[in-house]
Amino acid sequence: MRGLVVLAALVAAAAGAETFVGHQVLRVVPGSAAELRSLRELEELEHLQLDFWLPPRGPGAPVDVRVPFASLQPVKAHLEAGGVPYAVMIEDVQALVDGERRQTARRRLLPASTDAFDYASYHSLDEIYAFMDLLVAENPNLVSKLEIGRTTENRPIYVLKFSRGGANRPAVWIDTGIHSREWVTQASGVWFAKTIASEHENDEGLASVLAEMDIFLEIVTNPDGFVFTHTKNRMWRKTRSSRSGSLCVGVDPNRNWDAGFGGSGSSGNPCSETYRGPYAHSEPEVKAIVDFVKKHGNIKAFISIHSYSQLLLYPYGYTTTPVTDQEELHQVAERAVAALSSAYGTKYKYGSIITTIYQASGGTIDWTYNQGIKYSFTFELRDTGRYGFLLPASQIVPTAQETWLALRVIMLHARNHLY
Ligand code: 0X9
Ligand code: ZN
Repeated sequence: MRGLVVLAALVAAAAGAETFVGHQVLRVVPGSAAELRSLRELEELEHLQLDFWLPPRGPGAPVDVRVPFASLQPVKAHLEAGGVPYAVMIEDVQALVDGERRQTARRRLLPASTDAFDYASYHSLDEIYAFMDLLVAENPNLVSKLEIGRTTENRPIYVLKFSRGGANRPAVWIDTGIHSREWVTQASGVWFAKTIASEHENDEGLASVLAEMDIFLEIVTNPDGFVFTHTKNRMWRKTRSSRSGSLCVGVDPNRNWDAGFGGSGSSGNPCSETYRGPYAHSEPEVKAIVDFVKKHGNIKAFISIHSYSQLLLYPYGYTTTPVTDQEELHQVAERAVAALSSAYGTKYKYGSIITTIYQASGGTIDWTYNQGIKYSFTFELRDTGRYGFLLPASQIVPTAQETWLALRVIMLHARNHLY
């Protein structure tokens, strides 16, 4: 076993992929303003190469941070000196990455039908794109595929359209994977697509949605980043654009939207994981959605899916000013979360972005809400930190199933409030 793990790490390294041997994910819960300051000091020390999976927010809120092997000793010493307690959530990040890779990289034959697709595994971009083509071929009267743009590295950006006909019907938008390392989201997107195609006649609620609305589903919203997570760095979050004057690559596509763009809760430093980019909608992956939404003009619900933390959120993230529809959105969220929990008892918190997690400016759903899309929501799927972005593949299907129940509530509510 140990030999296998070492071998897998060697194979990955030989292929030029970043390894995480000996990296740990620590959970730190600052108990006071002083402890919080001590953590924020760590955030400033770039040479430690810390990767904050959950950044510092306030006293009492957990912080999850991936610490490279070489930084473990100084980080732990810093925390101990400041009297800040911590726990090791993940002992060895590479061990989890290796386990996942053994599963993902198993050479699969291209399934002959979407019934034979392995929904309980993680898949590459090519496999997901092949899945989309199969689904379209099997359901020509319901599903079509649109190319809404090209990425920085010139990959096509696809959206699946589910429609029973009609011209420019009111629509629901769902996107997964805008942050590439949040693998359970793209995997859930695949499962949603299959479920819409196979249940659209059996499920009365879904049928009533599709009787009046179209559904657009973008499964791989950051294709360049997604490929990078498979080939070079499993922990890649951003896009893959570059700029002159910096060696650092990528923009945070959830800070790049024209809603409070440039405000607090985003960074002007190209090396930051929350780098907002040189200007709003600089990223082709973001611009493609902006153009699509504007051109369509009749999108009623917009749901952007991330992981992790188990949250269902509505705008705003850039300002504490509550949205006009706060009361209604809060009630919808409450019902959606109740439906979600009914499957496996998974507990979700809900509220506005800024009051529930942290200030984040330039985020997707703040822009869509300001465009007049009232039912703008964003999810943070499983888990609450045991595995974080490295959620075992065995949890894909249950995660997708429970999330689907919440999506149904939101879609049905939008369908019942069209006019
Ligand atoms: O920081 C973010 O962009 C989101 N968290 S994540 O770990 N997925 O990166 C939170 C910001 C607002 N929330 C969502 N849009 N989900
Ligand atoms: Zn995210």
